[in-house]
Amino acid sequence: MGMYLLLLVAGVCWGQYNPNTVPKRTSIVHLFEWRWQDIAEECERYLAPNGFGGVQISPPNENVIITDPQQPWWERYQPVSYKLCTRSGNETEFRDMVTRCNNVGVHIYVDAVINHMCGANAGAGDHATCGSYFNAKTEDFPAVPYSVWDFNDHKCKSRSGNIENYHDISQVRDCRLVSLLDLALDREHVRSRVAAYLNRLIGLGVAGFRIDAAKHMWPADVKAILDKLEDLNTQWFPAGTKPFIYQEVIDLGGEPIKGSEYFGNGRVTEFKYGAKLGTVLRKWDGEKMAYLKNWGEGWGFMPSDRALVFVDNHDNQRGHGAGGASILTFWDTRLYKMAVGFMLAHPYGFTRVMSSFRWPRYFQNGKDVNDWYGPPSNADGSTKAVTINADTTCGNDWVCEHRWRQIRNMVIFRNVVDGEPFSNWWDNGSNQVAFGRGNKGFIIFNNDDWSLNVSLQTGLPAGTYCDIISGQKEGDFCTAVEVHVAADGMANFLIGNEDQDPFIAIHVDAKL
Ligand code: AAO
Repeated sequence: MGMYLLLLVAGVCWGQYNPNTVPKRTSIVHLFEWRWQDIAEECERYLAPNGFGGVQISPPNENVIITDPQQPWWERYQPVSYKLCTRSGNETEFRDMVTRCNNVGVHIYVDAVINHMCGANAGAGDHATCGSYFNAKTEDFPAVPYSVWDFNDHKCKSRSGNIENYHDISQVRDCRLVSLLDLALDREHVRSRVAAYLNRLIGLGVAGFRIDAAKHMWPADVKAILDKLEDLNTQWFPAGTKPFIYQEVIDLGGEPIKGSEYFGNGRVTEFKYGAKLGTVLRKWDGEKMAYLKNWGEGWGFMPSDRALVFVDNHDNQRGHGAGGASILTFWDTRLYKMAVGFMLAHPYGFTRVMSSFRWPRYFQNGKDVNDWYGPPSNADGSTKAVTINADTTCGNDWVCEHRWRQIRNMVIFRNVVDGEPFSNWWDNGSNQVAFGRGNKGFIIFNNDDWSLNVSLQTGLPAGTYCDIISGQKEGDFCTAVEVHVAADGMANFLIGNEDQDPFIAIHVDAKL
């Protein structure tokens, strides 16, 4: 308590770096485009029992309805107001989701689209998910209200009014991102409208925010808004808890705007993470897993306690945003499980698992022309329910990566080893590597084109462990591979390079 008091007294509002998950829950899952009622059910039936710390939800505020193309997923990144109704549900369903998830210790993190309103070409009318009238041409959003004075047009110096050059810092922050009407976040009226929106969500029980397009806002303007935020709802959080903040800033190097500019506000998305891990696992550019020995800050990433990390996100899994061709997604199933497994085993950063929907990819000249497809939907445009099959996978074209045994079990692995040091690194100089997490867990990969057969120091207590990748511990048995750790901590590992999942992970809660 002393340290906490000290920090409080020092006025160091450190809280916004803390994910606010309940103890020993160390990851969140992005349930992209899920309906609120499905999220509430998933919290109770799956996420809580399997130790997920929270859910990043799609933007819950009213957005424009786009008909060409037919309701793309990205229409939700074009706000019309801060009313809580979207394809995912209405305010009642939103409240129910937050309450039910919080009641089982799974917290809600809102994707906050506060840099802009809808596209300049979105027209005028009430084609919005709450039916609010707006006029993009005259920049009139009476449901907030915003008027022409609340936008940056006069500040932008580019010819088109859009961002034309990412090397011009003022353009990036004061011009329109892909023609999205750019809010003047230096104006008190705009700051107060945004803060009122976020505070309403805090009042309903949310635990934090993903700040969309943070790169396009001046760090001081973001801070001015965050300074207006209330502490979290004491029905579920200790008094004085600050909302968890993670800011979307795409910084792969090469541009003047750096993620570190935003550290004063909260954590920042580390896009180098997924781009590099994909390159290593694909063995491109001469990369190999042996080089992962100094993964994290050693690779030029931001400090671990400022990083929000992920293998892929909703943008770069479909060629939007950044990360390029190296990004691994659910389409690259075998390597994807290895990448997510590595991320969840390694201590670097706060981890977010992606959970996607399937869409009919169709490549023309190397680009997926169907990248705009919205979530699985019914004939009336409503989003389909997430159905659960007998084998616990999802139906209706929901991919549910978070329910894949290998990924779910690694979320649990991360919880079990939380706080334990990175230890006992081994590699074969190529693509066979292993490391432990103190005396709580151990993982080993074979990404070479030949088999692995090696005895290593695991750091674990003696005993028989169930490999939680090929199977898991059920009652007094292992459903698949067993690993025998001797009294001196040594164990032998055998991994064929053709194995369905060429990696093994064990931890003390999977010990017979
Ligand atoms: C849609 C249409 C547009 C239309 C607009 C308005 O696609 O044609 O003009 O509506 O009518 C999403 C979609 C957009 C969509 C938008 C609104 O992705 O296609 O526009 O909703 O409906 C930048 C931002 C970053 C942003 C990313 C997509 O910095 O914040 O673009 N991500 C967030 C959300 C995203 C959403 C928005 C923001 C808007 O996650 O879902 O857009 O709310 C460089 C820059 C990056 C920049 C990228 C892409 O990246 O550095 O900052 O991201 O370009 O423009 C290498 C480099 C890397 C570079 C990358 C790509 O990797 O290292 O720096 O190449 O060039």
